[in-house]
Amino acid sequence: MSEKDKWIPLGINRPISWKEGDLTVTRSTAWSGPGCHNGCMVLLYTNEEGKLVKVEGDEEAPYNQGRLCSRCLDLPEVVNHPDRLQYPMKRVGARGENKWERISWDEAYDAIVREFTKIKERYGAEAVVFAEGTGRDIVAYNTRLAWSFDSPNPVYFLSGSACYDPRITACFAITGSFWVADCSQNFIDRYDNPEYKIPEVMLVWGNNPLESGPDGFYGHWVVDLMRRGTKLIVIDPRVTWLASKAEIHLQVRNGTDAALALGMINIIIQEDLYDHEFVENWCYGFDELADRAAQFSVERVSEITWIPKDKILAAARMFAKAENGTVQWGLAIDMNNEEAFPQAMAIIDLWSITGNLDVPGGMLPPHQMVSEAYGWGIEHLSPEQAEKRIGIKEYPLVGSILNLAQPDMTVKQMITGDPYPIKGAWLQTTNLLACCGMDPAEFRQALDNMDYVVVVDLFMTPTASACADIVLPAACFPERYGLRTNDGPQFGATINKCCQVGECKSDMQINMELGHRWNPEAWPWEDVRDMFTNFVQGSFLKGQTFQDLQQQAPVYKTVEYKKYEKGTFRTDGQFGFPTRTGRVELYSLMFADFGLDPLPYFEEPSMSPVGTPDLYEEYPLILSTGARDWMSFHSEHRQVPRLRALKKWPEVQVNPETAVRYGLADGDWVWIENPRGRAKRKVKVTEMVPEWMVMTDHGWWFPEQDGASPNNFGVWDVNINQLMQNKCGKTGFGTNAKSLLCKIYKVEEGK
Ligand SMILES: Nc1nc2c(c(=O)[nH]1)N[C@H]1C(S)=C(S)[C@@H](COP(=O)(O)OP(=O)(O)OC[C@H]3O[C@@H](n4cnc5c(=O)[nH]c(N)nc54)[C@H](O)[C@@H]3O)O[C@H]1N2
Ligand SMILES: Nc1nc2c(c(=O)[nH]1)N[C@H]1C(S)=C(S)[C@@H](COP(=O)(O)OP(=O)(O)OC[C@H]3O[C@@H](n4cnc5c(=O)[nH]c(N)nc54)[C@H](O)[C@@H]3O)O[C@H]1N2
Ligand code: SF4
Ligand SMILES: [Mo]
Repeated sequence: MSEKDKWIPLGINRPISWKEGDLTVTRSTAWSGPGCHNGCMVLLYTNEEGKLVKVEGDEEAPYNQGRLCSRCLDLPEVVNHPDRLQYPMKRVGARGENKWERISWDEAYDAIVREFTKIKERYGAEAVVFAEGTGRDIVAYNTRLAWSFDSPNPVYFLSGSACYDPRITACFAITGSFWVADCSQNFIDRYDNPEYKIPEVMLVWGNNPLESGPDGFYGHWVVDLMRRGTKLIVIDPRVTWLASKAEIHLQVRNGTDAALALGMINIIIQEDLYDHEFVENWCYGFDELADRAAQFSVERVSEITWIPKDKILAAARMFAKAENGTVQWGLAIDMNNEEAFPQAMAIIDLWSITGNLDVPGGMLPPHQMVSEAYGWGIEHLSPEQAEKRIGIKEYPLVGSILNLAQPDMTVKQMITGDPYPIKGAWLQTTNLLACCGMDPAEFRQALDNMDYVVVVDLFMTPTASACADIVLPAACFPERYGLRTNDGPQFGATINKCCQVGECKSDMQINMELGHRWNPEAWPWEDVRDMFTNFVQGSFLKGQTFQDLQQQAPVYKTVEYKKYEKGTFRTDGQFGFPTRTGRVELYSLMFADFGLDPLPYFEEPSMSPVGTPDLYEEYPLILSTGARDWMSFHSEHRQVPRLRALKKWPEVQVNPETAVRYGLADGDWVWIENPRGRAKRKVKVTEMVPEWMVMTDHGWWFPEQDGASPNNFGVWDVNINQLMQNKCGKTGFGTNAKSLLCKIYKVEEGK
């Protein structure tokens, strides 16, 4: 079969836009901004003035099958919001005064080129960092911008790159590929496809997919599966909606998931419930894993995790005995413990020894697209400069897996200038002081230390008001062209422009136009659509133009299960997995090469009742942060009336017993405090959380308040990340934002 035969154009014969009465309908793919990086297919309705007035889900899209969440439905309120940045502005007065003057795009580009070139001449190109936030489709254009400036330091400023990267890297280390739960998403006819089998059991592990719809996974697929018979085991300290419907709910103590997974592996091995055929033929290092897991008796695991013994036994047996089982995991695995890696490894081992790899309704390797185009433009970074990337010597694993600077080291280097000065920052799609930055005061200090700071955003944010010298207005996705570039089943899905707001430009347009000025060879396109065409040439969509994809995409690849048995999984045509041994390396040779423990292990998180008992006396509650909700995406949407009406204030979920213990009632304002700092919340009394823990949301600020320093839209009152630090695990990956200690007490006047 040629490459071309392996994919099916879905969008063919469907126009990109058509008329419905007075309205024009444009087919598109939902992507940031505003927030979400899931990529559901949408229909955008514009009126005769070209204004976005309504959004519907595209019923012909197999991905979301016409369904949308509140944030997409409320898109017109975001796009047409009066507070949108609409033209470039430069700072007048001191930094942080939040006083701005409108300038033209040419003046803005001239100023940025002038200031960054000054820094480059004095300190070298490495002295400018190019930061981006979570996986929006800007990533490849941000790295290209950095490299075309000859800076080796594009960076994603989340401590320990603790969003998906730890899980993805652990998958690659063990199996040579990444894996996602098979919910039939790769079939156009979905659950009806005869090759597909409903998973008998699904583990939902540290993930709340209905509200988060994370990374190419539409959360309602889980409900679709439940309706067709899949049984759930939910591993979450909270009683989420899915947990309340689960067959078994394991209310794990935060940050102890590695011990739980190792305990389950031990039960499965002891009771001889593992898949002998798969383990013997396709796994490497089973005996070593068995020895390690043997340290995790069910009694010990119950003691560590606070889960009753019989529930752990029941869950292990149910998962292992199922004909096919799958795992939908989430962010808790990356950020409930600095040692995030070993818990991801243990979960991968669990689904591997039970033979659930590459089988219908098991775990599937997602077809890669980003990865194939990854490193797009890196040839413009000179080899001498590449050597200077922050963190590659200290964290060689990060250096070998990511093309980015290590975040925890970068923020510190911006303050210390050691081993070399950092003097300029380009911040595109990231709100460091309100959300992405653990320890926002450290980020504030780092940015104050810069000679020049550029922010590209949709709105004036706390980060921009406090630290920027110039702000550029970015377009939301209905105002621009683009490509869905995340891994997922719908390849090459296009984002199609249907409206224009002020002088806003897409991030891609901005980066291309800036690139024209400092390195035209690296940006040989005049029209972003030609640039997108170039982008896909590094992928299996080679030969397609953006315009072709507008007509034909999303494109679906044909599905082939058990590729390892057919010699179609490895690029060299050999049988097996794309690892050195061709097997699933339960004992990871790649980790051994890096001098890391090749097997999963458990360590207590940096703050915990067991690891830091003295601290626990003074801070007697476990604090977890950032559980997603429908009405916001990180620090976004706080200024959007209908979404804000659903949740007006930052909240902390408190168990009724805990509320009684501390004399708190629903609606009280409290401080959440630990030795690092404190933040305000309103109490929400709920049985969703156990007595020993509180959960609070992240990314809060008040767009309605004064943006000038020191207030910065109230961010210093409510940013929960003030209780955290930029501290990663031994590998350079992983952080702790979901398993801390705290106390809570009522806010009193003036205190
Ligand atoms: N305590 C705690 N903190 C956390 C987390 C947690 O669970 N707990 N989660 C962490 C995780 S997983 C992540 S990924 C990070 C996310 O961190 P960030 O990605 O930095 O998220 P935001 O704070 O929403 O910042 C995004 C900014 O980009 C703007 N924006 C949105 N879309 C676009 C666009 O298309 N173009 C441009 N130019 N701007 C755009 C928004 O207006 C917003 O100001 O936060 C992390 N922070
Ligand atoms: N609406 C909305 N959607 C989003 C985002 C958003 O901000 N808003 N952000 C996007 C991004 S960048 C990301 S990374 C994803 C993340 O999305 P998810 O992976 O769903 O992550 P969370 O909602 O942070 O946490 C999921 C669950 O983990 C549980 N949990 C907390 N601590 C632990 C623990 O120690 N162990 C276990 N087993 N569970 C624990 C929480 O109670 C919560 O129910 O969502 C994406 N989608
Ligand atoms: S998951 Fe929800 S917010 Fe995200 S793209 Fe899909 S419908 Fe929109
Ligand atoms: Mo994330």
